[in-house]
Amino acid sequence: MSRPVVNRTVRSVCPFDCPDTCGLSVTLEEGKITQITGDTEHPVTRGAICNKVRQLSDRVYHPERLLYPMRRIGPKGDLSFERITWEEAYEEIAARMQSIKTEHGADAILPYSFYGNMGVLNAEGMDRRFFHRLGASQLDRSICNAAGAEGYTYTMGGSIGIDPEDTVHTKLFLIWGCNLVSTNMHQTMLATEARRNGATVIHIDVHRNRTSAWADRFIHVKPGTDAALALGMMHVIIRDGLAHTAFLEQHAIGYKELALQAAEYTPERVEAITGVPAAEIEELGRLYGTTSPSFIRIGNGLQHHDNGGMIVRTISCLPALTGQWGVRGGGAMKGNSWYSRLNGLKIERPDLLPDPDVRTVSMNQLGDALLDLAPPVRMLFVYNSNPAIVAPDQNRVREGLLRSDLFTVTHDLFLTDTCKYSDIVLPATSHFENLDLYTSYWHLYLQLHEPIMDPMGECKSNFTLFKELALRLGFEQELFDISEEQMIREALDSEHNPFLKGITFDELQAKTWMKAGGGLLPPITSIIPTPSGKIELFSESMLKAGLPPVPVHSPLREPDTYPFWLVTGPNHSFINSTFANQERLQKLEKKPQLHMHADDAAALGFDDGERVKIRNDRGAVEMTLRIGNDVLPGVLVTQGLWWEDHQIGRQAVNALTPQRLADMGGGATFFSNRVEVLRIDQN
Ligand SMILES: Nc1nc2c(c(=O)[nH]1)N[C@H]1C(S)=C(S)[C@@H](COP(=O)(O)OP(=O)(O)OC[C@H]3O[C@@H](n4cnc5c(=O)[nH]c(N)nc54)[C@H](O)[C@@H]3O)O[C@H]1N2
Ligand SMILES: Nc1nc2c(c(=O)[nH]1)N[C@H]1C(S)=C(S)[C@@H](COP(=O)(O)OP(=O)(O)OC[C@H]3O[C@@H](n4cnc5c(=O)[nH]c(N)nc54)[C@H](O)[C@@H]3O)O[C@H]1N2
Ligand code: SF4
Ligand SMILES: [Mo]
Repeated sequence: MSRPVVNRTVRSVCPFDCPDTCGLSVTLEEGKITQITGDTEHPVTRGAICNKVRQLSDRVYHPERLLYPMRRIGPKGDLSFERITWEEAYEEIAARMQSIKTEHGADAILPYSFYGNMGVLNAEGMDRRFFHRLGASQLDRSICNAAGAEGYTYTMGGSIGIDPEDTVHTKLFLIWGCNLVSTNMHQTMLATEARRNGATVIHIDVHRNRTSAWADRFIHVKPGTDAALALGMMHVIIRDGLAHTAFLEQHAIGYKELALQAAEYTPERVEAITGVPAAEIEELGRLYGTTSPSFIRIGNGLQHHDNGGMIVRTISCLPALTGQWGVRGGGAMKGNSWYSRLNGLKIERPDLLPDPDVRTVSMNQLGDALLDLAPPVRMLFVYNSNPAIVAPDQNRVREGLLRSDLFTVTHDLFLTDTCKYSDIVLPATSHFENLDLYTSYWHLYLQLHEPIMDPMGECKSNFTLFKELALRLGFEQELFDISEEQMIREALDSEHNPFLKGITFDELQAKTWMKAGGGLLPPITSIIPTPSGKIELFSESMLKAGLPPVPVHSPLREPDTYPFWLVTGPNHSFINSTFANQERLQKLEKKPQLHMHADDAAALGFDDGERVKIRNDRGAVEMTLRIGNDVLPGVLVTQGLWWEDHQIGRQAVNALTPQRLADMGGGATFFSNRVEVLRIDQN
């Protein structure tokens, strides 16, 4: 397909795994992207985008972008590949799939994907349909927000919070375990507007970071103790008669049980658990109990813990206690995907699975799956993800990827660390080259993206790859020989989700974005999708699942063999491991750094800027030390999922993190991680 060569400015959407899902404005000169800015007319983007995506053309035209399929010709882990044609690639993959299916069963094939591209067709569309039809092992995609989503759902019934555009009316903003300035910049813009109208912004975190610097106040907690902090606030609110009993009677169940539990969490006891002084807990409880509207932005960071589900479950009980759900700008938000949910059953077609009880593998336990699972995984098919860097317990993952009897295919835009272990590497289009539909897990707009450029080299989208592979394997034409537009029409089903009423492919084509619910959401209290239809402070479902039905603090489960907690979150300039191969962004992040409290550094005799070794039983990583008061004593923080570079001694932080699953949703526990810190020459 060729387009006329003209200079033009067109609309696009940001495809990355970021809550903001911005509307973009892209200028092309003679078909080449020359500028990317925020769409000034998009109601949430309002012309502003992050520095990463302003530089997105560096990624699209990166000299190392994969442009044709390749086959491995050297040992796994090396970088020796030869160019092959798509025909050869398809032939080899299809033949392997067929022989594995015949000899071992289709469940010896495991897809591994996440949200490198958030477009519904390319992340959870044709790919899912393909693997269902094939009968491959199912992947539990629980690496990101699974524990917190389940915890929040026990209280509120689904990923349902307030419309972020309403947060401009808030008077008290709690940013809880969320690095808002780096990870949700448009919520920062909305909070700034609220602040101009007198709102106070409080950041609760284990790390004094960019968001703490921007907030009015910072509350420093120990990792994994936030449920205790929330219960301490509830203690103060209930003790001082600040609970909104009329709201609770009408819209919640289990207040009595919660009050009994909160009575146990005196500020003194909570201080001992959280490290937050009792006086500060008193003050925070009273401020929250007396300010309305108040809003809590619950982040993803605090649920990457052993007790992450219960932490989110507990915090999400707070707004009901003071009746905030009944006030414009009041309430909470962990994720909002419930409003714009598409008809996944129609597009993914789980009904095609030959064996509905086929095994499910946790993406958080890829290392164990590749090394220990019986019968073994014989083919791994990776797309939209970079497990050699992002998955926990990386040394186990790599040992698995090195297995000589494992055939690995990776589809990506770049030769990632995962590609290095792959037998076949396939080139992926960037989202600019694809037709797709985007929803946000934070704001409420659905956006259609039409391609703004032709595919580069021989790149193919995930949609095209799985469609062509399906046809090659002889799968039903009526299910697989379909267009992107057809699948988008199937996804937009207002019978499945009434908030999609009036949102059609044609309307989206005309308007680019449309708001779920037409911008007229009913009060949350009238639509709470819990079993009781009320906010569940006591949860029968949790009891049935073997979980404590009322909020409670429980300690992290990592044994205390090593002295420090290590929290390894994302950084400002990358998105997970995406962008980590772009020079200008790398320069901004400098190098992986380890933040340590000055008292700990003094006790160990370390100097600022020194290179140290961080280790535990899972692995070891070297980093540069940053000494100060950004972290509490006994806690360490490092940011960024960097690619490995052996030449300069850069190692990936997931060598240290556990495969253990969280209390809910099979979530990941990246941050419940203990380590020791040694001099480079120490063993
Ligand atoms: N710039 C940038 N933006 C991103 C991403 C990125 O990599 N870079 N990733 C995207 C993705 S996939 C996601 S899931 C989101 C994640 O974005 P966020 O929701 O902000 O989550 P994190 O940055 O993982 O962690 C948030 C904060 O939690 C803190 N934290 C860790 N443990 C605890 C704890 O026990 N208690 C408390 N109170 N705080 C704790 C961390 O120090 C961190 O500041 O961001 C998305 N946006
Ligand atoms: N230690 C630690 N580990 C973490 C986290 C943490 O905070 N700390 N965060 C976790 C979280 S919250 C998440 S969400 C995961 C994220 O893990 P991943 O989803 O694996 O995220 P990325 O590292 O961005 O990798 C996405 C890959 O998809 C590729 N890609 C982009 N678009 C396309 C496309 O259209 N087609 C194909 N085939 N490929 C494409 C990109 O080039 C990139 O290599 O990481 C988790 N890992
Ligand atoms: S990464 Fe997030 S903030 Fe940046 S342009 Fe994309 S959606 Fe917007
Ligand atoms: Mo994530």
